[in-house]
Amino acid sequence: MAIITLSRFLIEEERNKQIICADLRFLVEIVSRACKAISIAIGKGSLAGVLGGAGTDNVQGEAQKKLDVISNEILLEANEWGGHLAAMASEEMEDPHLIPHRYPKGEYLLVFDPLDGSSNIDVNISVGTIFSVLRCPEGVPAVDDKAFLQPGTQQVCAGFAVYGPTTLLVLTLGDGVHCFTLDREFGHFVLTQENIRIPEDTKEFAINMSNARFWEAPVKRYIDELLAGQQGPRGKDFNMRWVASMVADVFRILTRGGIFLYPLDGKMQDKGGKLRLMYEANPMAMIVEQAGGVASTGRQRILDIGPTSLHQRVPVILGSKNEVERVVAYHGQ
Ligand code: P6P
Repeated sequence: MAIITLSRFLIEEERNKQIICADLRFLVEIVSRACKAISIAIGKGSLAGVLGGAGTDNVQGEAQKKLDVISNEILLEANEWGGHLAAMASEEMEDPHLIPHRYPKGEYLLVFDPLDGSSNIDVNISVGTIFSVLRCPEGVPAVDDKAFLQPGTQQVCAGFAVYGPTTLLVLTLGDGVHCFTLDREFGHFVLTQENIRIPEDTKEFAINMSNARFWEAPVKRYIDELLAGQQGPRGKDFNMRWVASMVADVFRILTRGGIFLYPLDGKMQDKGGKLRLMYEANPMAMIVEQAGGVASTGRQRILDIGPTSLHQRVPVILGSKNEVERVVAYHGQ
């Protein structure tokens, strides 16, 4: 079978389907190269002294790992000179990173979580990078965070890398979900799964059970029914997985189905949730929907949310269509 590299895939998407233009193709190539560089940095671990804390906190008030900062820098440096972006925003930076005056500006906005699941990095569990691409609104004199505040339906591209036993890049351009595996010998991403579809039913759920006492009633009911297994109202046994790296849990769901829940819980009611809308929930929601799944807060389609702030948090329930729709139905009762 012919080897389809990411570059060839993007060229053919541009040539045959006109769903991307040269600048967006270039943007995806650049981000993929940055993900390769992050994968290499992570792979060195203790040998390069890149594990452990950076001694600083991010805008979320979370202690930053050295690799959070390194990954963020890699993405900024890779993308700022290309002329394809108007600005970038990141979980690790309070305000958007504007393109330096010495470089041309482009029509796209790139927003990312440079190292998702970084609390796992020091214990050698898979982590990843999540990214989302929006168009910069026309006629914006000076790009600020308001330019980013667009609903997830406005995304032109979304993707994530998983730095695990293999390094994977999952990508959607709005025409299906495709997975590329990094060939470390040649240094390029190779198409390994095309048009991924999430099974509509599942027997596997992902949630941090330690928050159970804080959950709202619909989520408590749903999880209790899963735990009741064959003798309960669902009439079948369920399995649980929780990696605490969204990229790993979502890739598993893309591969064999499942439901991922980080619901609103009492201890973070005032924050609106744990996961961030712009660079976790929205890109993952676009990918899940493009693969035939459903992504909701429990009360609203995630992609329809009108953002009010760059680092806004939302509840996230996504994955196999029939399971997510059941949880949404419980919220409506
Ligand atoms: P908890 C990682 O910090 C993250 O943002 C997601 O990748 C992951 O799903 C979640 O938070 C894990 O949260 O509370 O289980 O550590």
